[in-house]
Amino acid sequence: MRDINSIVNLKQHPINDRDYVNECHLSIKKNSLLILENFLSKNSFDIILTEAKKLEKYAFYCQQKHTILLNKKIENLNDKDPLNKLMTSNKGCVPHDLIDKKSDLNFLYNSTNFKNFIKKVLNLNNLFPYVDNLSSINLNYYQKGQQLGWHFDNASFAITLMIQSSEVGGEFQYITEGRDSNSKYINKKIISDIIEGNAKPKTLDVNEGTLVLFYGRNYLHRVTPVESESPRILITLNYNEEDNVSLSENARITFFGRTS
Ligand SMILES: O=C(O)CCC(=O)C(=O)O
Ligand SMILES: [Fe+2]
Repeated sequence: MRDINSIVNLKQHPINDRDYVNECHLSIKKNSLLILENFLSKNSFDIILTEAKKLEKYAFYCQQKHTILLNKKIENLNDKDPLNKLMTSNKGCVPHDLIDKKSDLNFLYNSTNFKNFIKKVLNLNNLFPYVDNLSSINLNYYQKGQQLGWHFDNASFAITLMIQSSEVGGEFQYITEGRDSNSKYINKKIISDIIEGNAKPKTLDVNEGTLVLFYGRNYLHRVTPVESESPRILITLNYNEEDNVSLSENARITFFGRTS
């Protein structure tokens, strides 16, 4: 029987410890991002990597053109408007229903300890899984040449686990200015400078086994094209602040190739 002790590297990340949780909370407030290296135990990391490699052949690959707000191009809006510029994203995805019910990933995702940690760090009242059977945990595969174009997420926060980083390319780049979706603030100049390559974004070098938390709805971010032969494998742990939420059927068709 697995338990949180065997999955999370509790020595380095005592997620049940009040002081540690507070430290993480202050850290994300200060740096806008929380990076927890070696989050998984060595044993659990190895098991999840093996599982991810085994599932790779079931990945559904999609190619999309989208704006930075993940919309389609608006025909009567100026082409030069940064909100109307098309980005390319292509990657493979294994949805939740293909992940073994007894896997460490499901254990971690459903664990009260882990959810309480996330809630306290991000100051959230509740965390719920998606009610559809595909969207809660996703294994993402970026093969050579594949990338995620500049975008803001629809979800307010993102939780990612790096399982296999790419040696060349496949870098996570971001800025923390440019948008505050709560106050409907958007700074087109800052955004335009980044997507046109006239300003330099921050780059995060994410090692394998690292858990990253960030506010993807307000941070413009992308994954640069992977240049190495082996894929970049990244797991997203997707929660909602409200109960009974499904990912839209359109989005499920796009990312998973099916709705259930
Ligand atoms: O692959 C990553 O590091 C980020 C993934 C991401 O931005 C997304 O899935 O929306
Ligand atoms: Fe994103």
